Amino acid sequence: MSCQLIMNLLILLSVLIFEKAILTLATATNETEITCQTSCIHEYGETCLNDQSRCQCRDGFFKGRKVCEDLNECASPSTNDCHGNAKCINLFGTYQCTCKNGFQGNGTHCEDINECISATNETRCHEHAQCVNTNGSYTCQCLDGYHGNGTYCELLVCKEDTCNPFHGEKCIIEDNHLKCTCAKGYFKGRKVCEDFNECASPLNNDCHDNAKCINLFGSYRCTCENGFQGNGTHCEGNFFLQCGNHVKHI
Ligand SMILES: [Ca+2]
Ligand SMILES: [Ca+2]
Repeated sequence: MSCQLIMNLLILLSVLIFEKAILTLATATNETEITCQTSCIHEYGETCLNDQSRCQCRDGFFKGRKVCEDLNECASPSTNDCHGNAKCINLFGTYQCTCKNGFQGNGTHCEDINECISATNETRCHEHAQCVNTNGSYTCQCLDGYHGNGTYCELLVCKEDTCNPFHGEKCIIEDNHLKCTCAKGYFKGRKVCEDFNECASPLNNDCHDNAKCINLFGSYRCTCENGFQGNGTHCEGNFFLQCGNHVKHI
């Protein structure tokens, strides 16, 4: 064989060896791809690395003892972006943020719902109540002159059975509430209202000097002394009667 032929054969052999090497490498890469993609268990939170070399846990999972396990993102505020007024709900491989009752938003941002300007407010508070918006809620407060829980308000009216007049009580409206207090002529005793004796001191009655003060339950009465006439707060002497008595005594 000529030298030229031998050279040609060597070149051909080199080309064949190179192509075989390329083919072997390509086959190996394909096998790696197939191996990685098929061996990673997506349901267990695994995913194939970008370089196709091996499986790793994807976001939302962490490497457990054998397989990837769900990460509870709700266990710590550092692993979720839920708003302070949102509930974090752990899910398999992920989590969900839901605004708490009384707030609205996408979960990562929640703002108070102003229930007092929403369309359904009319049904929430009574017609005689005022709606007061609060952070995450609202309250209904009965208007002045009404009492109740806000969802129902009734006119404040002192009724006969509200207080016990036989114990000297009278009903008043104070701070938008019905209240029993001691009526005039009574004072607050240890338990109930007790009669005040206006006759014990002339400072506490307006009986005339010539009148007799008679204490009554819750009141008092002035009666002109014998020999005097009047309404008790003013008594005038009866000249003839006085004279007659004088004569009689003599
Ligand atoms: Ca989770
Ligand atoms: Ca609110």
